[in-house]
Amino acid sequence: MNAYLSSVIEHVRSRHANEPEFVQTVEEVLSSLEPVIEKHPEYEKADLLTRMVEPERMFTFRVCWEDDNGNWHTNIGYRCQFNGAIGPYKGGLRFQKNVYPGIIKFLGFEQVFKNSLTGLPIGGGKGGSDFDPAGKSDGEIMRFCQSFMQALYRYIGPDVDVPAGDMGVGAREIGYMYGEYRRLKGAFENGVLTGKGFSYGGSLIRPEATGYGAVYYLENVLKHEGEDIKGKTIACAGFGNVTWGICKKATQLGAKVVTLSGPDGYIYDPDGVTTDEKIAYLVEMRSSGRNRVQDYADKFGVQFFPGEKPWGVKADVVMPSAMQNDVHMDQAKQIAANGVKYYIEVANMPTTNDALRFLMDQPGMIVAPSKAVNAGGVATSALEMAQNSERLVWTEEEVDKQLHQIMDTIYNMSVAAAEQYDLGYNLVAGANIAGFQRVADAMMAQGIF
Ligand code: 2IT
Repeated sequence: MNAYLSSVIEHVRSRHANEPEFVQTVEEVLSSLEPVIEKHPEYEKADLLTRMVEPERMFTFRVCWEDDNGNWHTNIGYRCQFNGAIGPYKGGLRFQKNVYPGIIKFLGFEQVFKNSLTGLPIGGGKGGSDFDPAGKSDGEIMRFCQSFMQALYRYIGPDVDVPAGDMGVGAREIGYMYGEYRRLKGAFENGVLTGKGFSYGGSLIRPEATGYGAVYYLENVLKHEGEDIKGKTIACAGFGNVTWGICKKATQLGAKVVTLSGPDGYIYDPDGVTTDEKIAYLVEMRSSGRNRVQDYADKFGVQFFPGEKPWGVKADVVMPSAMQNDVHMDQAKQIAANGVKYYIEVANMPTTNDALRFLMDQPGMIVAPSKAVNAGGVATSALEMAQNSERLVWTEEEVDKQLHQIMDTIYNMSVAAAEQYDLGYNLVAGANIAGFQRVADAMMAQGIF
């Protein structure tokens, strides 16, 4: 590998030895940039990459809250404002007990490239807390969110940093956080958060956007291969918001999602998660807070596989849509052995780097990277910000049309970027290069700081 790239990766490895997820994403992204760095010596001259792998700022804060029994708890809150060269920092908040700086930093780094790919004016950020929402009452969630926002509000704003949801943070949490922000600021600045409820400035289609966008991206890939989405079977993971959106759009287009997963195992539904009742049940499973996918098997009489992941199931398309590092080498080998042709990442970094390389090397297999495939979520957040700043509400058709166009553009830009550097049909490298290019141009133009 190019000596400059190796030295930056080495620097990150030694400095972040106890943050393996962050090291992993840096290695994955930078290894795609070799031809770009060789063609543009000015980046090395300005040592651009060392600055790109360092967040502009990252901070922690104390979040104290009272449970229903009158006991006090203290969690850590995080916000990483990774790169603001092309717009206000933008990215979700994750509430999950395993959250630590390595998770927030990896998500923030991915977000920089993803947001750039959307073509919209949004920089990259991420945040969250090690708070575990499982089993918490509504009152406990509200008090936690209020306390979280009391600590964060002075560091965010519609032109500064615009958080949204991620795992453990949905419309309910965003509502409680926005209420607290409004009370503290004494102003209706609703562009400060996205993923809001429709009644106070949320965008239509935002809840569906990540899943819809992923399916629009998939359609582009299938078209490239001369295939149609109709009749395709899709293996998904998780049963959260993203998988729900994939089920809805796949059903509309005549495809079917046949697997869902949870911490307890996976379910296989050969008829597909295709009826209104089944799709609505995913929302119910999520809001129950039980975090069990077995409930679906019990309700609809399908098979449940305790403690297993769905990657052994034969399907036309595999869409890991649950969490990071869900697919390791063993699962990747299984997926390849099943003759899967389309491996479409959806969750942020769902594949370990060795498994990703292995899948990309399989003859005939097409691999699409999450930072492109799931970018419809944050892109629609940017559309929500645009509506808020214009004090307008766009129709469902208008938002969906723009989302669809953005996904087509992301796909086309990725294909073009890979071709420009003679990398062939490489959607992974193409997304990294296209995302990099815009942020690099902006950073170079704004001088070294
Ligand atoms: O990973 C992601 O892109 C998100 N969680 C959504 C971020 C956003 O600002 O909508």
